[in-house]
Amino acid sequence: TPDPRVHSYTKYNSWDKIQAWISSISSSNPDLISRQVIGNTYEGRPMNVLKIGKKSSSTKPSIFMDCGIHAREWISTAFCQWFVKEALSTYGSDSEMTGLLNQMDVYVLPVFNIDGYDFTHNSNRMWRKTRSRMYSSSCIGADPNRNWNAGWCTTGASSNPCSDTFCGSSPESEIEVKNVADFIRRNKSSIKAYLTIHSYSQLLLFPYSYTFELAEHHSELMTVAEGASKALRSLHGTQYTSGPGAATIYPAAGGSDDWAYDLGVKYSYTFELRDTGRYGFLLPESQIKPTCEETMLAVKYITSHVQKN
Ligand code: ING
Ligand code: ZN
Repeated sequence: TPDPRVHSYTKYNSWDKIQAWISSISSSNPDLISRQVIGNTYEGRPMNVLKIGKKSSSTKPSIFMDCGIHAREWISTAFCQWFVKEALSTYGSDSEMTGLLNQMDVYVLPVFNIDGYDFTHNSNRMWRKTRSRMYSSSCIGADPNRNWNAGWCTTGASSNPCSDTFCGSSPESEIEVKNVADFIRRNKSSIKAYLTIHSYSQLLLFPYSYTFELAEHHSELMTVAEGASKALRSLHGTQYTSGPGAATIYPAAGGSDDWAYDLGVKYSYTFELRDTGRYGFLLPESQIKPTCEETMLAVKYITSHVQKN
């Protein structure tokens, strides 16, 4: 089980601490966790995906979840660590978690945009983008949630490299996006759900964001989102709104959930965690525990549905 003496789940950890945690948690739980490096970031940091699930000789259906696409959304990276800890500590006692990990694997990418995350700890707390450089501009980085090949750069994104929503020079120009897209394409036949964790606004979004057209599976996606929001609310009363991205938050092309959905991953969701703006990205550490606890209920609601379908 994870060792709370050496890793704090109720603090915003630096990349160095998270990296040490990834190593120790995977080597101390070989029956339930394996890890793989899916590539390096622009600045050369290894992107580790943790595969959580009971070992099996055949390929199990799976769920992919990433945190920290946007550097400043620290509660997101805290949630992926919390999820891994909870999975390990409740496997064997909680029937829902045990059933999930017996039947499926959950791939967790704890920090998607590691270079940006490190930059928010060391230089600029409000940085959002990657840290890639281009010859053509002195501005740094692209928005890794505008860089996917889904209506790329057609709406709610900027072609100006100095913008916080810069879509990049081409789809998957950001190596972090390419690494994750390659991983999902490679494992496409097993991946049944894609979950991506952002903050803030307390929303549970699903495709589409690049168009106002409704997704083919709109009504099922909406029903599952409302069930998940209700489960989340049952713990601390936190209110979430569910709906397609374009109509619920704003039209924005090049997002990861739309890309995964169009690839064929039906259950594709974007979470926008606490709060609704009082603290925004600067959510106090005292809210990590309640936020992660309530979010677990929503994630487990979705995974149960996926498992049954
Ligand atoms: N919000 C998301 C963003 O990237 C989003 C909203 C979701 C856009 C899905 C596109 C697709 O702007 C935050 N807070 O990052
Ligand atoms: Zn975000």
